[in-house]
Amino acid sequence: MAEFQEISKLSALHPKPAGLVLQYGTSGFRTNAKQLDHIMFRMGLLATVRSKKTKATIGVMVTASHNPEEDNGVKLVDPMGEMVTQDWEEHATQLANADQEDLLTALKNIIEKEAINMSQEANVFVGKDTRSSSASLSQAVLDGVSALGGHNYGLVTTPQLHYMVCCQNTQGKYGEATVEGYYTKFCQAFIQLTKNTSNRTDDQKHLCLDGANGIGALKVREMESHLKKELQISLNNDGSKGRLNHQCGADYVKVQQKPPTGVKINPGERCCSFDGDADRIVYYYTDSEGTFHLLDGDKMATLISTFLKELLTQAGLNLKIAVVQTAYANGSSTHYLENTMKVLVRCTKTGVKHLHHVAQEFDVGVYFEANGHGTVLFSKAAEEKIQQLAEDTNVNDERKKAALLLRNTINVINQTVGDAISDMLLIEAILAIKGMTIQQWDTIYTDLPNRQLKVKVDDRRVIDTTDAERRAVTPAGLQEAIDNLVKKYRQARSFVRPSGTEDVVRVYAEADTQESADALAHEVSLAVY
Ligand code: 16G
Ligand code: ZN
Repeated sequence: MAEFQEISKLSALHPKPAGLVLQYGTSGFRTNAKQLDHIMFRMGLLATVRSKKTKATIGVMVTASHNPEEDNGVKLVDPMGEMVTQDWEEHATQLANADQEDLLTALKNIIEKEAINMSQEANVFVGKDTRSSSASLSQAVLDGVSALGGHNYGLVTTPQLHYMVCCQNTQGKYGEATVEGYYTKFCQAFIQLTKNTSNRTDDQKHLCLDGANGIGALKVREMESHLKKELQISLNNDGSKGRLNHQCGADYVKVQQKPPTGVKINPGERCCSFDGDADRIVYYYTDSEGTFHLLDGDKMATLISTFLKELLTQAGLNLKIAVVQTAYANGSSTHYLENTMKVLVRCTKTGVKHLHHVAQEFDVGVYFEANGHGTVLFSKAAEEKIQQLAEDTNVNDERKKAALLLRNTINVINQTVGDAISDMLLIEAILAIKGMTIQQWDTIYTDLPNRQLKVKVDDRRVIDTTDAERRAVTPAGLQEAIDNLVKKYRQARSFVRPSGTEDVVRVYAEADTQESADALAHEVSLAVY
């Protein structure tokens, strides 16, 4: 077929370095940008056949998120804006690792296995972050998609690309498939939500944002006028000077437990940080003594689920709400949600796709990783019930008001994937509606002191885990050793898991004091050797 000749010709321009083996990991391929040209081209090919298979638009995002500037990566976005399915992750790995001369065979194998009709039209949306390597790498993706109808969106945040793929495949029902459509949808909902929160002072409308010198900063600038001064953002690390993710951004702030370097924060000021592709966000402030306080994904999940649960009760809607977390969720958050809020809590493996799938099982599924990646999913039935109630003329004022707030809340949320911009608007709206300061939000519960460590080992795959990564099944004896160490401390918990993105084993420990958490993490890391 003519298209295969074309592929042969083009693939010669994107040769695979001999011997290089890469794996489609937790969030796609990710490594030093110099090793990725052939991967990009091949992911362009794969996205095209995935599009033919699903008869829908597929997304390809070129980003390495919170990794250093010199890295890059790529991931595929499925028709409803979600991560690509597991079996296609395997196809991706196969195609990526085929030797140059076997590429066509590998591609044909996938086409055959998936029974793809090659005469079906394809449509692929390509987006990229602000890394210097992203321009040529996204061009390599487009070469793979080649003349098959790809749409290059250029610079977008990862969640914007997910959103646009979803809009395109739902004939605009989710919104207009443009960046402008994105701003219109989410900002309008934000304005609606904050409309009746009278007496908000300028201080309350003001937010200090660290854009990680990445795409999120650029996009917040673009969005600002849509917010009509209802949210006034002072933007730091906007990419004009500093390096991407360097001593700034959500990952740095969360892991280092300190503010981004060089950003001046006034005591009590509400601040947040995005990561490099704007799918994660964390909040923080410093108190009058200069102590740093982090409000991570767990705090966001708690605020959001409390808000939603109250509204559902006021609306008289009997919908099942749950919070989905990972093993990294602070024990205090889980305890508060289960015992005080009486919300169902589920734990899954690390990685957004796992949380997303579990959240889909509920009417309202709030999911957040502690690192700040998360969103809320509403089932179709839940959305319909809320919509009906909002339109019902025979309900009392309280129920009606709650239903309208719920409807606008749905509209301010990007349900395709965790989204720093949309999460920021949601949190800002909730704080405004509740008339709550960041300090009040912080005191809902107190985090247990915790510590994370990385351990370098010869082969991290010798560690296999179960129970949502909370227990190690291999190597023999490791879990028993951890259990014995944990017993020495109060309110303690610890686990180890192989990283899905780095060649290390991660250790997590929490306990009643920072000293105990540090000591436990250290002792467990010694047990890993
Ligand atoms: C990826 C995941 C993130 C997860 C992290 C864990 C997505 C979009 N991103 O960045 O959710 O927390 O990996 O990394 O799924 P680790 O396996 O190295 O600890
Ligand atoms: Zn990210």
